[in-house]
Amino acid sequence: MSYPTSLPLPSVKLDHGFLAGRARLVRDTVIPWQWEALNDRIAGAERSGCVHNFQVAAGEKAGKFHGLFWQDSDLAKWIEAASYRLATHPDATLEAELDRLIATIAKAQQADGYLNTYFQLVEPANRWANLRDCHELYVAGHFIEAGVAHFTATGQRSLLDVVCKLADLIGRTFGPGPDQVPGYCGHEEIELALVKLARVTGGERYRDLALYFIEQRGQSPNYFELEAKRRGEDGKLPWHMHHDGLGTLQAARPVRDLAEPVGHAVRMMYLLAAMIDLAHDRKDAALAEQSRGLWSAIVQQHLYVTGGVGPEPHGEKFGEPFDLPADRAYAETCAAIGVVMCARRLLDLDLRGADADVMERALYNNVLAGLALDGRTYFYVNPLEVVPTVAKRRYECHLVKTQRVPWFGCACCPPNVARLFASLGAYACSQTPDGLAVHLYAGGEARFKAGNVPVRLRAQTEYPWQDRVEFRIEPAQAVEFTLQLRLPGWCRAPRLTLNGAVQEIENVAGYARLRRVWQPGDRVGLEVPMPVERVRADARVFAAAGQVALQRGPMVYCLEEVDNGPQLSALSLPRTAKLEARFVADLLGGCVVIEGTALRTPAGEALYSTETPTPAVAPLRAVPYALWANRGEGEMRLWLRET
Ligand code: FUB
Ligand code: ZN
Repeated sequence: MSYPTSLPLPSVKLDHGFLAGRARLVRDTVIPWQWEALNDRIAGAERSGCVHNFQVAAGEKAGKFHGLFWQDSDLAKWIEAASYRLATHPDATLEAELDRLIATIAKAQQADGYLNTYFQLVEPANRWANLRDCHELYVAGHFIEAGVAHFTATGQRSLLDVVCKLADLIGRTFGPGPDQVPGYCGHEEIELALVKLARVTGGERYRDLALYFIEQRGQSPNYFELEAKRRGEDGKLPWHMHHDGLGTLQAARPVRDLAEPVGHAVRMMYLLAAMIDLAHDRKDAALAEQSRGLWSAIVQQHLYVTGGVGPEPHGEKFGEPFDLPADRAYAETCAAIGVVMCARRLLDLDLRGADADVMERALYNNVLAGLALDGRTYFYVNPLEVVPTVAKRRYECHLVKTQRVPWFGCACCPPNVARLFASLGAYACSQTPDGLAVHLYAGGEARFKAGNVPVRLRAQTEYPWQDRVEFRIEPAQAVEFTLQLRLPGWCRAPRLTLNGAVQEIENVAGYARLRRVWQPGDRVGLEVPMPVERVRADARVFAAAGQVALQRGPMVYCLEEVDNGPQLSALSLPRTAKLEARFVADLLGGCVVIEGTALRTPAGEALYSTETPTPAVAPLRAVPYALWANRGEGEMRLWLRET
């Protein structure tokens, strides 16, 4: 059996419309802006120290390490993003900048391959001594991903050689051998990175090591307990591990026994991504089935309507099933990126439109909310309801913000958004054994091969504001292949045309299948009508009881104070209220808003009263959740009471 795969990045060009606009923003603004942040050149922003740390470790300047154990990973993610940018849009200046940076990194690397500026500069004697907390393998994983991306984009081995040396050191250090450490990282990431490294180098040992880390995780005796004893700890776990214990790190039991998501959300999603990768590459049916089971549990019981996961601020964790609070939602941007990563990987395991629906939901809502319209500020935490004065007082967590900020002390999310949007083409479609499958609708083109025949597929669309996508198929010569177009689960009545003639849709697992001998100039039209929908949560989601979310196409909507006045909780939506969608060109970069008539309950004189209030009619305007907080600080609310 051969599986579908992503097309190489240069083969997918996004050139117009909404997603292309976001990819351009990341290319032209976000990546250069984040480079400034990593170099500590943004006045008033939290200091990164990333480039500085490497310069110090390389002996290029004097100074002290700045930041967290895993500070290096911010830089690695940025290198990955910048490399994707080079792959799609070659740029000699950026390439030279990367070359200089990689030379510094190579200089900082120790002779045996070790690379981690925190341990090199602060605790050189404690290498690999606290895998539970210190993220050494997590940081290594991000460097490996960066090295693979840089090599794939440029053909240069400069960073790839550095990370192979690092991975080989890790391979010598960890494993079941008598002189090896039977450990694994407290924060998963190295596993999926090693699979990438194996794919690009053909080094099977890297994939074996990824499998070892996964199979060893949570085995008895528990490595983290042994390690803690060795450090002389009294068995007390750090604060963020209270309640779930080692489950916080998905290490309370062997991974093969995991049936429910547990613990820190980003770690859980990165672990699942690696499990899917290994199931894919090793054709491991049992691992594939387990991964699907975990994914189903996440999607059916733990997913926000915005596609986010991990509601718990305490430890950034998954909560109980159906516990999806709105105002206290943590829903870290990185965790939603993890959802996108897992969904995309599942599509290459077996093609199911429902997984692409989840990918789209997370991408268009939670992930995009992480990025300001101007590309220069970011959200880490993504609640579904905000009253700024309350949020500021209630949360002690410094990562909860009511406005996006230019950088964070823990800046995992901003470069994660950058690397995702810089590689969006890889998420848009798959080369399948018999043709092409399109998962995301965006204006642009994909080049692929059907047999030996090169084919260009052009997509013209203003999705998600408009519901039509026009494809033009340009094979170098007539050729037979299957084109599969995702039929979004939110669309009740899709319509398909071939060269202008309406087609009966062959819906296979959520994709419209068109198999034929394609001629140059063939046209396919897909229409996915997007009426305004009221979405209700399962009755077990107590935080959304009696409320509706507004959705149109893939976008989930919210109310903002700037449009609707303060006290958004006083607004309710009559079940019969008519809601209309309208494109407003000069709002939030051009977007579709939803308008209608709501009811506003007046504030009473008493805190509690037996009087029935008389609500007044009030206009309502909802904007896409992804675009909230781009017009100053104010209240925001996604779930609306329905009356
Ligand atoms: O710990 C490394 C990263 O920082 C995690 O993935 C995020 O949740 C944040 O804690
Ligand atoms: Zn993050």
